[in-house]
Amino acid sequence: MKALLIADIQYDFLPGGSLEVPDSDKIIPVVNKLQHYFDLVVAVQDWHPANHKSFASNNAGKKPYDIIDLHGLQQKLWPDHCVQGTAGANFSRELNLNKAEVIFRKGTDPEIDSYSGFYDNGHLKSTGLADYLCGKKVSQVYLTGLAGDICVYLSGMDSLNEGFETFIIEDATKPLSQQDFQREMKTFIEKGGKLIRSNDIFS
Ligand code: VGL
Ligand code: ZN
Repeated sequence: MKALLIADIQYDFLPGGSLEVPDSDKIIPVVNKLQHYFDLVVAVQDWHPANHKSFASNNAGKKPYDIIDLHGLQQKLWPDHCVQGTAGANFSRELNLNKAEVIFRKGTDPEIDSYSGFYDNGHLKSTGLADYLCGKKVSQVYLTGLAGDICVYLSGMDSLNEGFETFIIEDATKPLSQQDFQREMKTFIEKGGKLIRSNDIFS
């Protein structure tokens, strides 16, 4: 069984959002088309309480993109984004989610950030995604969405660790930093991950 994961296609990560990923809207038609080729579609949603410690605004004297120590982990600080119940946390209305069976939410604990759809950044708690996929007899995981160098990359690494054959669909993701993404994709491939294009699925 193959699963398509759609990460964080939410207004705050789209053009005009508080943490916009350049050109991120370009992937939406690709992600919509890809879903026809999968039996299982799962969405991931960044879903922070307003007092989340990854927000610069919740750390006195700090600015976005400063690095702090948060309970022993390095934490990059962000502009407020994907706050529970706000418009910026909503999925794009252009994104078709009719096929998504479930939505896994992450980043809900104010004391720890969560980039991967599988675990928080300290690998302390699971979102339940790996168990869910196992229960559905998934053996291959295909990753799409935002941001390519953060959520998609780290979900890919966790997916490999969990033993899934793991694919990142290059033209169905966009990174915040192209440079970071290129370096990370080398690491992902070295670990056994596969970088493909949507045409590999369509053809
Ligand atoms: C993400 C930055 C902040 C992501 C989440 O999921 O890619 N990036 N929060
Ligand atoms: Zn976040």
